[in-house]
Amino acid sequence: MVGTAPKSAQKLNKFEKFKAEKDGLAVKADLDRFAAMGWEAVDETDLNQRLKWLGIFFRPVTPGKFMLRMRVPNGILSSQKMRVLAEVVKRYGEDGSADITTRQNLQLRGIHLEDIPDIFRRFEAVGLTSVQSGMDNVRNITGSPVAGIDAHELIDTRGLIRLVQDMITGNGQGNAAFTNLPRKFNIAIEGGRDNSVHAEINDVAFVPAYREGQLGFNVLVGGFFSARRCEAAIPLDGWVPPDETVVALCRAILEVYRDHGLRANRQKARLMWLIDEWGLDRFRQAVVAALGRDLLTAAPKDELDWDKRDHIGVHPQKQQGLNFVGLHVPVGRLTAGQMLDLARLAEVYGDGELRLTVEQNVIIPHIPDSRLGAFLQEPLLQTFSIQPSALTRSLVSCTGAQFCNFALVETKQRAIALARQLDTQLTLPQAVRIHWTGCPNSCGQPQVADIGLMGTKVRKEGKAVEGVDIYMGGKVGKEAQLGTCVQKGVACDDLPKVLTDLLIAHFGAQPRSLGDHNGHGPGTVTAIP
Ligand code: SRM
Ligand code: SF4
Repeated sequence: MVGTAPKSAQKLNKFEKFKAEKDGLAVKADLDRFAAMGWEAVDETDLNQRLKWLGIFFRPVTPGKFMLRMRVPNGILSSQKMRVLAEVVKRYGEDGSADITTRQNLQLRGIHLEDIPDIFRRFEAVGLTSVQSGMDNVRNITGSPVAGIDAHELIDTRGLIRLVQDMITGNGQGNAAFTNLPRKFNIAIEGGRDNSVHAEINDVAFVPAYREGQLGFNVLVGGFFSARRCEAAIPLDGWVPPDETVVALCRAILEVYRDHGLRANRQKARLMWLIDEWGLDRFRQAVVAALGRDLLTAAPKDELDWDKRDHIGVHPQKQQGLNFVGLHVPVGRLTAGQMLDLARLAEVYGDGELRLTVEQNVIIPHIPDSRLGAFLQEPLLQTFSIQPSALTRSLVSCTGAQFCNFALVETKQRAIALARQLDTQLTLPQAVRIHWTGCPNSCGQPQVADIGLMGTKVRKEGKAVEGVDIYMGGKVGKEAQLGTCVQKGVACDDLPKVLTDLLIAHFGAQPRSLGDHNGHGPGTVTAIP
């Protein structure tokens, strides 16, 4: 099935109907026309839905100022690409900004539809693409942000992730074979020991495992979050060598999902619902048939045996004399100036490469020992600290009400303000991972956090106010586990007190006495744009 209605005789939901009428990718041919006529005149479904197939998101909260979601495979990009992205953002002055996302990706803001043809030409010139990054497509493919530079890594995933992206997107030009999936689809390929990508929350994840002495990947399937249901991925009972077989298996799983995934109820369309309906054995058999060759059974255990690292600070690379430095970017928000500065730092001190993490931070790799001293004096490190305080350090936040119409609360500003406030009031023996998400869609992954905060509306003193449901127990790295909701309906105004109590009771926090400080600064305290 290529860009057409699915084979089965299921009753189709309204999304399936508009996809069957016109494939999302077809708007590629309409872009010049859309740019010329202005967004107000664009057909409603093209505007609100199909443009997302090209990564172009109409934002009802800021009509006319679009969001552009890129693809950054394995979270790695060059300073040249970062500069092109920064120049795009810069055009839009105060409206322009970028966010590092929870899939180690970038989203640009403030974009005008009439500029898109020019922007896409600039992207193409440097090998950037935003194709198939939204709606019923395979999202940015994640991998360890220290792939190829981590002394303890098992498999360098950079090339594989690029191959899988190229297969799915037709080398960035768009591939109609995979633009009509029943729903979104997440792939992660982990080559390190610390499960830096949250393998368990992906529809397909590859995790390192030795089988009869040979290093390859065990395969997990069906992990996802949605407002209706959240599930950790389960073993497919499959093992693949770290070669082209990974690409072939991704293709086979996608074909099975595309041709047999459930399309009647959009709330029950993610891969796990098909696995539930069929049972794992039948699903595996269908994947093997699509693969057209044997799939070896899984290795008895995987090699995810480390706690998760956050990569902040200075770390020696496996290449002697070189270092990677993780900079803390508060809730992932970047200005054009900061993007240009990051590109400059990567060129002046490293080899021009930048890396993004699923914690919404940046890594600059390949900095020689001899250049570290000068690098650490750079003014940008006052804002993007390498020693953030305990709560600011591990903060993650989804977009929230500033730009997202699903949001029930404002997230990013509130997350930063609260973490900084609590950091000044409490000392903590270790960083505590607080994740904010503005609604039950869980883009900010509250279920993987030590403390997850999910936006909701609460009644307080007779009024509807912004509030959160609180999640706890998320465990990341080895033996990852999803957290669960422990408290419902806490008004945001009450959070300083409620979180202080939780931090004291569960994370060893102590109230600070006057003049007490933890030796680290939160970085220059500036509001995010
Ligand atoms: Fe998400 C929809 C933002 C990661 C689950 N997500 C949205 C939309 C597109 C809704 C919309 O149209 O406004 C949000 C765009 C807001 C904006 O303007 O930025 C949005 N999601 C994000 C990002 C930017 C959050 C962030 O601040 O980092 C992340 C972009 C990742 C990327 O680069 O592609 C993002 N979203 C996630 C994740 C986390 C992950 O992948 O690890 C999840 C949960 C994992 C999963 O999908 O299984 C996630 N987003 C959703 C869902 C629920 C999916 C479902 O099956 O029901 C929706 C709603 C939907 O698809 O209908 C959604
Ligand atoms: Fe928007 Fe909800 Fe996703 Fe946050 S969790 S970005 S509010 S859809």
